[in-house]
Amino acid sequence: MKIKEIRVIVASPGRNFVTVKIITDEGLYGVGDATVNGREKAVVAYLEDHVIPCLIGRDPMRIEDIWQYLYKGAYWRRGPITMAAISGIDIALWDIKAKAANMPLYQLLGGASRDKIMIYQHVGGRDIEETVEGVVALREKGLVAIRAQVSIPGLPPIYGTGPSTDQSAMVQTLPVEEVWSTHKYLPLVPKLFERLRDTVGWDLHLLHDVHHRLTPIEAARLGRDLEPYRLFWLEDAVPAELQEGFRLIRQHTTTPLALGEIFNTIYDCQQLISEQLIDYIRVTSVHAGGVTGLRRIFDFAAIYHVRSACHGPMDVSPIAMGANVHVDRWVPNFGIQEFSGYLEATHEMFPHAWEQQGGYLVTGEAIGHGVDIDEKVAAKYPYKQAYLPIARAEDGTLWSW
Ligand code: CS2
Ligand code: MG
Repeated sequence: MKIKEIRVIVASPGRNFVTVKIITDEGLYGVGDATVNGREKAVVAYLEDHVIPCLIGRDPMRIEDIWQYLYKGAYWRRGPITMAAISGIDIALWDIKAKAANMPLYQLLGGASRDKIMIYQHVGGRDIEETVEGVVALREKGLVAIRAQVSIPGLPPIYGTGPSTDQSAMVQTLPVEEVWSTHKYLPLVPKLFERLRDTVGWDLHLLHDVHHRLTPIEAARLGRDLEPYRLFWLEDAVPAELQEGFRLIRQHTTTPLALGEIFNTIYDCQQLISEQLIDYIRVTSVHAGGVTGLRRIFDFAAIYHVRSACHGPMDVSPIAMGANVHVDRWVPNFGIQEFSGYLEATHEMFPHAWEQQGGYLVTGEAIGHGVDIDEKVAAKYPYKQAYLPIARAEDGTLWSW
C-alpha cells in the first residue's frame, strides 16, 4: 500500500478546523485533525509546503517511521505547528491501519481496559448563583464530573469564566483584550466551591481551570484554600514553562493538579511527571503528536502514577476526539476526558461513531477511529479569521492566561 494523495481541508462549521485526509492507492483513506486554534493557516502551510510532498509514495503502514521522519528529519523539532502537522498525519495513519486491520482503533492499541469513558463538561456563570444553577442542571443530565468557573465581580466575564465565553474567539477578527485581577479572583473561588458542595454534596467530581493566570505561591494558596472542597483537580494553575515551579505548589497543597493542554511532546512534562509534581497529564492527540505521541506520554506517566486526561474543548475537532476516546478506552492509567460538546454544524461536518451517554463517551465499534469528514458540508463553511482573546491586568499589563 502506498500514500497516493494527502489533502488538507480547512473549514469553519462554527469553529475553524484543519483536517488531513490521506488517501492510499488501494482506496483506503484516513482522516486526522491538525487544528491549532487561532494559528490554523500556519499548520496548513507547514503541511502543504513541507510535509505532504515528502510522504507521497510512502507505505502508510509505517506509522512510527513516518512519525520519526517528520520529527527528527525536520531538524527543527517540537513546537505547536510542527507537532500539530505530525499529529494530523499520525491520526490519519492510525485510522488507515485500523481500517486495514478491520478493527476499531482501541483494539489495535491493545483492546479495551474499560467500557465507557468518564467525561467532564463546563459550567460558567456571571456570579456564584448562576454557576451553581448550571452545575445542578448539568448534573441532572447525568454528568458525574463538572468544571465550574465564575466571573470576577465588578469585571466583565472573561474567557473561560462567565457563560459561553468559549465561543467569543469565533466572532472577532483581531484578538479581544480582556481584564484580569488575581487579587479579586483568589478569595472568590473557594466561596464558589463551598456553595457548590453545600448544594450538590460530595458525589459529584468538581474541577476548576485557572488558565495559567497565577504564580506558584498564589496557586499554592488557592490549592490549600480549596482542600476542604475535595476538587478532582485544579487545572493550569501557573504557566508551565518552568516545570520545577510546581515543586512549590506541591509542597503546600494536596489538591490534585492537572496540566498539559498546550504541551506538544513528552519533554514538556518530563520533570512534572518524573518528580510527581502533577496528578493528571492533559495532552491531546491533535497537539501532542497524535496517537503515537499520546501513547508515549501516557506510558511514561503510568510509571509515576500520573493519569491521562485528554484536552477536549470545542477547538479539538471531533476527529481528534475520536482518536482520544480510542486511546482513553485502552490506556490503563486513564483519568478523565474533557468534552465540551460541539455545535450542530460541527457534528454535521464530522460524522462520528463515538457518542455521549450521560456522563460518559462510548467509542462505538466502527473500524478505524470512527470519524469522517463530509467534504460537501465542509465546502459550505469557509475559513474565518479568528483569535483567542488576550488578557491584561487592570493596569494594562499583559497577563498569562
Ligand atoms: C480550555 C480551552 O478546555 C480547556 O481547558 O483551557 O478552552 C482552551 O482555552 C482552548 O482549547 C484554547 O484553544
Ligand atoms: Mg484549560
